This record gives sequence, structure tokens and C-alpha cells, in this order.
Amino acid sequence: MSRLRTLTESVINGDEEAVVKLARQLLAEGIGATEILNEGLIPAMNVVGDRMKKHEIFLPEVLLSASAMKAGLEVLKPLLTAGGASLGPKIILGTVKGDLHDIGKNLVGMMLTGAGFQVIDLGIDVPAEKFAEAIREEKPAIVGMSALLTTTMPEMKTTIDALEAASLRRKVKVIVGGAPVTAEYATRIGADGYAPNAALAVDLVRQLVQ
Ligand code: B1M
Repeated sequence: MSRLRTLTESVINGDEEAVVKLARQLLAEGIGATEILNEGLIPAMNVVGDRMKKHEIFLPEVLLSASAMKAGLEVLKPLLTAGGASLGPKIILGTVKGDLHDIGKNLVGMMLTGAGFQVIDLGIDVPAEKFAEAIREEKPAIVGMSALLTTTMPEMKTTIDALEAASLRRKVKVIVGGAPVTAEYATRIGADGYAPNAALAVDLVRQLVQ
């Protein structure tokens, strides 16, 4: 089995220690952080998601895999965020109200930091009012919302409507993402952009701040 495949298996098995060790070894051997991310870590969450859907595994196992995934990301973080002088435009990120998934959002934050943006992460389960408050305080160029559940996607529209009602909508560009979100949905709810992954989120933000 290739080392990257072993890394994937270790995340699936929720073996945090093995994930950290292997990720460090792969980096030391000169394998790029992006390759480790895209070919080692991310495929694991897809397998976990499939098994979860088929009820082959349950929340405790998914949580272990999520922790292992996060530990792997921490190893890559210095490389993914390197190069960012963090003096570029501000971007506020958050996972919408009712939603606790943050691995994808964190990854988007790391890549944006690496691209030189100042990222202010509001965390998970962020209500519309908190986004509004942060816009007033931080005056960001962009607000990014993440949602992983079909049931929390409508919170993105609720937040956009709340920003409109608070006369804040025109002051920022709003971007959205997360596995169930689509470009068509983004347009429908009045967002300025959608990105299917973290690398494309960086491209999108660059376009929007030009
Ligand atoms: Co959850 N979960 N989960 N879960 N979970 C999903 C999303 C699910 C698809 C699994 C499944 O059934 N196949 C399913 C949703 C089904 C649906 O809505 N249709 C699901 C469910 C049902 C649930 C619960 C309801 C389960 C339960 O309680 N019965 C529950 C809900 C809790 C809540 O939020 N209120 C729940 C809980 C959890 C855990 C807490 C155990 C854990 C999250 C831990 C954490 O994040 N700290 C978890 C996990 C890990 C998953 C899966 C397995 C993996 C998600 C992930 O991290 N993917 C997920 C299945 C899956 O997605 N395959 C699943 C890796 C990550 C890198 O990808 O987040 O998509 P992703 O981010 C990508 C892009 O989407 C994009 O860029 C990222 C990087 O490329 N992106 C953006 C994301 N945000 C962006 C923002 C942007 C731009 C791009 O701009 C701002």
C-alpha cells in the first residue's frame, strides 16, 4: 500500500497518532503539502461520509476520523499558510448557524491566509447577527459562509437577508461553499460567488477584491 493510501486509511480508522507521524514523515521525504492533503487526507473524509450514509459507522467513529483529519491538517498548516504576509484584504469566515462542520472551512481559512488575506474565523454555528456584528467591527472586504448540511444551507440566505436588512450587504462581497452548496444555489440566494474547494475559494476571493 502506498504511504498516502496508508495515511488515508489511518484517518478513516481515526488513528490520530499514526496520521501525525505519517504526515510528518511524508513532508520530511519531500512530498508536497497539497499532495498530502488532496491524495492522503481529503479522500478519507469521502470514505467516512459514504460509510456514515450507509450506517456502517456512527458518530463516535466519525468524530475520531474528524479529529485525526484535523491533526493531519495541523501538521500541514505551517506550509499551507506560509507566504501570507496577512496584510491583504480582510475576510470573515464562519460555518452557519446550526452547523458544526468546520474542517472544510478551516482549510479555506488556511489557504486564504497562505494567499496573504487576513482571515477572521468566527467558528461554527454562527448566527446571522454575529456575521453582522463582525462586519461592523472588522469592515472586511469579503464574508464567507460554509454549510455542510442541506438543512443549514438556508441559513446562508437568512444571513444575506439579515445583512440586507441591516444595510450591510452592499459593504461586503458574500461567498458561499460546502459540500451540498452549488453555484446555482449561490446565485439563487444572492451571494456574489461560490467555490467548490479551498483552492478555488482563493481564486474567487482574488477576483472579487480586484
Ligand atoms: Co457530518 N454530515 N453530520 N459530521 N459529516 C456530512 C456532511 C454528511 C454528508 C454525511 C453523510 O451522511 N454522507 C451528512 C449531511 C447530509 C445532508 O445534509 N444531506 C452529515 C450529517 C447527516 C451529520 C449529522 C446530522 C449526523 C447526526 O448527528 N446524525 C451531524 C450534524 C451536526 C451539525 O452540524 N449540527 C453531523 C456531525 C458530524 C461530525 C461532528 C461527527 C463531523 C464534523 C467534525 C468537524 O467538522 N469538526 C462530521 C463529518 C466529519 C462529516 C463528513 C464525513 C466529512 C465532512 C468533511 O470534513 N469533509 C461529511 C461527509 C462528506 O462530506 N463526505 C458529513 C472534508 C472537507 C475538507 O470537505 O467540508 O466539503 P468539505 O469542504 C470542502 C468544500 O466543500 C469547500 O472547500 C473545502 C475544502 O476543499 N468548502 C468551501 C467548504 N466550505 C467552504 C466555504 C467557502 C468555499 C468553499 O467559502 C466561504
